[in-house]
Amino acid sequence: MTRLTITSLVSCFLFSTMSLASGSIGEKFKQLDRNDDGYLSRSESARDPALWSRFQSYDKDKDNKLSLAEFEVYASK
Ligand SMILES: [Ca+2]
Ligand SMILES: [Ca+2]
Repeated sequence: MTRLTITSLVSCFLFSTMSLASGSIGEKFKQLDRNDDGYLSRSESARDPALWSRFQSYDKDKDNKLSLAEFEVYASK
């Protein structure tokens, strides 16, 4: 429960920081992150075919999910 709260707070912080830098990327990430865990799974990325097709090249740490930082590389292009 505590861990979940911290995760939520960190996510909120990241999203609010992102929205200051670039609202559209943070908004897009949130829309794709259907289960709100702060990462885009392969199936979540399928909603964006261009992202899905290059999912592995953007997944720099190879954990099979995209963090906001990894998504930012895609979204800022
Ligand atoms: Ca997710
Ligand atoms: Ca990753």
